Amino acid sequence: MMESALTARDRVGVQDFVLLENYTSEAAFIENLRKRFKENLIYTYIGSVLVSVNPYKDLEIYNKNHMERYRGVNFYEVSPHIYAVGDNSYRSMRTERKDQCILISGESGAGKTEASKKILQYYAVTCPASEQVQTVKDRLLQSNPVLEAFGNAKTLRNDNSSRFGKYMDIQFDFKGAPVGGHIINYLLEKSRVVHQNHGERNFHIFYQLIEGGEEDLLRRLGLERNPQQYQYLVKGNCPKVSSINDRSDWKTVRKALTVIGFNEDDVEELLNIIASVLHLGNVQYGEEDGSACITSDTQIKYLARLLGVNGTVLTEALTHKKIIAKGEEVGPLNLEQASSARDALSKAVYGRTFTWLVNKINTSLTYTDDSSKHYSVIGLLDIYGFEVFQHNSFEQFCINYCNEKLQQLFIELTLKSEQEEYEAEGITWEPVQYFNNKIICDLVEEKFKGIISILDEECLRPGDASDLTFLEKLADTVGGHPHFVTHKLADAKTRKVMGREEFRLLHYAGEVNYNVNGVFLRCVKTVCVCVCVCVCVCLQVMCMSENKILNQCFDREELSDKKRPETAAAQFKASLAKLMEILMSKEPSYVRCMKPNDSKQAGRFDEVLIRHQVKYLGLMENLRVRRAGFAYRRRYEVFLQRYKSLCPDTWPNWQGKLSDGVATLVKHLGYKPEEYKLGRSKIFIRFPKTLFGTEEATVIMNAGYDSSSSSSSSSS
Ligand code: AOV
Ligand code: MG
Repeated sequence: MMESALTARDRVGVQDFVLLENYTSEAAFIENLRKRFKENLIYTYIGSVLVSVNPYKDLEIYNKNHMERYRGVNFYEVSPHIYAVGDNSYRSMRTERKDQCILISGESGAGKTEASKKILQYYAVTCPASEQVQTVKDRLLQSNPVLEAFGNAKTLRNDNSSRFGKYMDIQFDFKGAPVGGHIINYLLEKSRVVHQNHGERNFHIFYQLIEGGEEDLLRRLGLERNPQQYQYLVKGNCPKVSSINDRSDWKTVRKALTVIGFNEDDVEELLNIIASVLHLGNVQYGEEDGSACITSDTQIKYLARLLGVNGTVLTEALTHKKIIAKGEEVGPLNLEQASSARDALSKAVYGRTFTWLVNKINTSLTYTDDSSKHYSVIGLLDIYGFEVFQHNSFEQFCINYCNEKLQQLFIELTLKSEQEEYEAEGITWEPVQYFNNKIICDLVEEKFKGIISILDEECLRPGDASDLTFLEKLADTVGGHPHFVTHKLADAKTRKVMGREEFRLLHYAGEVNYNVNGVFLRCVKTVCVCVCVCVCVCLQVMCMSENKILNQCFDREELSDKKRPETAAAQFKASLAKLMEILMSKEPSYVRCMKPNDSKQAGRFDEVLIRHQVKYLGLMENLRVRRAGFAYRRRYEVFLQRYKSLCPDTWPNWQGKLSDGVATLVKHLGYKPEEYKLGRSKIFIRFPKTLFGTEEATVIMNAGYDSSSSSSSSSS
């Protein structure tokens, strides 16, 4: 029996929140999400923004048939899907010749990385291809397992958590074929190399190598097939994860490295480094007369062979420091200093190898066709989600700051600019209130008085600067800020849940206490001004390594203290500013990912958790602006040029005032006066459905497609 329209709607909700009758009610919003989630409809629009709820199970909605269904078809004509977002960006890039970007946000485990992979797969399958393009497609796709192996890890929130930020440009030629790519990586969580919280793991690659590596490979690397043997892998007490098959992942990664263009030598050198990090972690220290000494030379022997360094020099480096005050003199380290030097070296080696890996992938994705340097770009941003742990340090501070910046961009591009545009165009408008998180971004990044500036100053200040002096300075400078709390200035209730070495930021997504104890300053100091000058000695040894990768990663120049070094915090801030510039230069699409529960379970919809995300992602404000606003807008000349053929009065050319021509055209298309507005230079259409629903318009919308790339341009 056919279900009536009303009951179907009751059951599955509306596919665009804009159609929600009670659109100002948060409860109605959540109820709509819940209904759809129960029916496995994980995608819903707010206008052109896609809201996605992680199903935590495989759905049959990502096969080739589905891809075909979305290809070349307008957004409003098919059910919401990540492919529709991908296709829409692709079509805009082709027809309007404007670079695009797809910004995927949401907290850890919400499905950002999966979403970005699905978009990439969509392009790989649906875009036109030649033999050369096929190689590029393969490389683009295969870069994922490699980067995930080295940059992802199991955390409490996500078994495959991205521990680095990633922005990837996919470059398309004039035929719309993907011809190249470029990846920018952001701040890898290096501390994970040497320490993992309980229930978490180190980066996947270590377990993949140990579980999947062939017998003779492990023998050559001096590794045992047991992760519990390695100090760097036992801290989280979690060597095996039920959702992860390290052995088969190893095979995937090995194959992917070959597809990307790694030769046997590259792979050998890369694995030598990975094994060396494990050996470094097992270097044990003893104490002799208050000085550290290495108790067994087994690891040193492996390290010397695998890294191509002199074992005696390395031993010396791992137990001694340069005493700067006395020139180049060398002095012994105590036990604690020696183990922190060893860990700092492991982090530096792993972190730089990761950057090398990204560069190497970029080389293999470089667009080589010299005959035409012109290409269009779709950028995909998949960056770590907002994080709150029991213990939050410098890395969480950066991750959450990054999320503030992205939220700020979202506000700028959707809420603020949208409303400003109506004003500028003279369209009557009832402003929608929203929380602008600029105040928090400023607190973190403002020149001279922002947290990063203060941190910078403390890090680079010679003398007695320490974690605590930093905290004091923070209290003095930003103590009165409404989004900042220190233990000293907190009320009695807050004090109970805050340590003395902590400060709290009231982020747009929630409160986070950051611990400055020890690690904070150490993390931000770049290696050459590091408190452990000993690391310098270790780095000098790395510069002498015969390993070709390390040779490219460590450069003698940086060890000479000539220029004022930049702290990691300042570097991160600058790289984010650059990212914002890249994103602002493109036309954005948004995917807002949500997590239905904290237990990674299918079918569980935790309303409290969802409500929190709806709130901080600003979805209600987004809906209000969208609902009150106009989904489609174009400058008069662009609109007229594109659609003039649909009306005899405007075809082939309109002679009068542009706005009159546009008015004639939309009237002819059957629009009622309340469905559109004419601004100073643009036409605004509330719901563009009717316009794009006409077959001619759809054909015109797809006019940028060449026939080989879009077999379905008129299938709607
Ligand atoms: P994240 O990227 O947002 O978190 P992921 O994309 O890694 O989150 O998703 C976490 C897990 O949820 C995946 O490993 C899948 O098991 C599952 N999942 C996500 N999206 C889907 C989907 N569309 N269909 C089926 N399962 C899905 V983080 O990188 O931690 O911020 O740092
Ligand atoms: Mg991720």
